[in-house]
Amino acid sequence: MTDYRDMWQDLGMDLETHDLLCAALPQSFGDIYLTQENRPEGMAFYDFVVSEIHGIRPAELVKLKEDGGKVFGTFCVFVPDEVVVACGGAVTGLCGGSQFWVPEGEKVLPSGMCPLIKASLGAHFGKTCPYFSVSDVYVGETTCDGKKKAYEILGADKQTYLMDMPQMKRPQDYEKWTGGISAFARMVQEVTGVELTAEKLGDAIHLINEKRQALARVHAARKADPLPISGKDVLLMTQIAFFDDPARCAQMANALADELEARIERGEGVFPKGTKRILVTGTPLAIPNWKLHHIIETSGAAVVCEEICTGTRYFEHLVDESATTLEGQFQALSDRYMQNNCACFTPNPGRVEDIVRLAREYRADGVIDCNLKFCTLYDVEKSSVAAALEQEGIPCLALETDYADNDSEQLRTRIGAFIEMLG
Ligand code: BJ8
Repeated sequence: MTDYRDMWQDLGMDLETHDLLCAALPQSFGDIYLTQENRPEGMAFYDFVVSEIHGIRPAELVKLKEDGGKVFGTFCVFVPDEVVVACGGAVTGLCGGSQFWVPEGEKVLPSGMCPLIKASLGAHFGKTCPYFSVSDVYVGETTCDGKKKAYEILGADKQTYLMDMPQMKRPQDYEKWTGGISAFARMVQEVTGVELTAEKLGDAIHLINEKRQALARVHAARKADPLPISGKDVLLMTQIAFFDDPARCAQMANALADELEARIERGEGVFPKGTKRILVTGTPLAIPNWKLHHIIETSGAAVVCEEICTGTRYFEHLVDESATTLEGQFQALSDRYMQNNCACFTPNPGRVEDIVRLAREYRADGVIDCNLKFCTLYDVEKSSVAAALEQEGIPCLALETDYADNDSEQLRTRIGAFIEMLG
């Protein structure tokens, strides 16, 4: 790996602690990813990104800043990247997915909180993640209570802009989110010093739509049997999409999709035909949280779809490109983003409908509904998910976990028994 120490130092990072993080990742990535057989050649790009995960993209973002651009760090798929891209900025996803950051997060947050929030704040306050350090502004959103309160703590240390998310889906809520996007656009223009025009926003909407379509092609390839790619590999591609350059993301995903489609034509797969197919739903799986997929795919089944924010919710539904005014474009963005069925909405029948629809589309034999500990929103929805799947005759296993590895064997036992039960 190239030496990025000077850059990390300039970003104000804690190099000693960061070395410990960098030392652990190659081993776990090697064990989980590089042990797979017959992986698509297109995954070499994503392996390379992981090998340079705290170097190559942060260096691009540093360069963007030197050239006058701004970096916006985000924690939720409701934040419209299009607006930032249109103003010459870059968006980088910041959700923490590693146990490494949790103890640092617990210094400023109660321990009885979701690990995603604790890891995110731990990465910021521990100064061990260049994506946090390089961000000019954090963009929070009023989704769950834990995140809402955590942004107050983050905001005391770095400029943090809060988007006021609707909690329902009535016509006035769509209108509210249109207004929220418009206010966000004002802030982005102030921070970047770039005036937003309908032409620039139109181009950015088109670019992000292209990225969504490319990601969708890769995911769609998983409808085939045998599967041309593992669930683990698709999860990795999707996680990397949150911080990569959008044009390159689309290009690499399209190249991977070409390869997968050719594999499907040849009937070539990474698991034997007839391998049990699992749809995963629940809380997001932020990089490098690969635990669940790894256990499933080393227990005789394969993950064929993720109804989560690091899955279908990230790329389903395109923004209508026909609007020619900023007002019309904000409305179109609102219409698209409000189709996301996060458990923060009440009532939220759309999520259950999505799970059933996707289970059919991807021909899932069973669903694993896995939530992070202390996430009340998704925990409460477990019963409605289970009831709907029971009605459809789709077996479902509900699990709860965190980022630590100490429950891996217990999870393996339960997941193994579930897969066996699928026949
Ligand atoms: S749109 S899922 S990215 S809010 S897991 S932090 S909800 S306590 S992440 Fe999310 Fe946006 Fe919704 Fe998606 Fe809170 Fe639950 Fe933790 Fe969560």
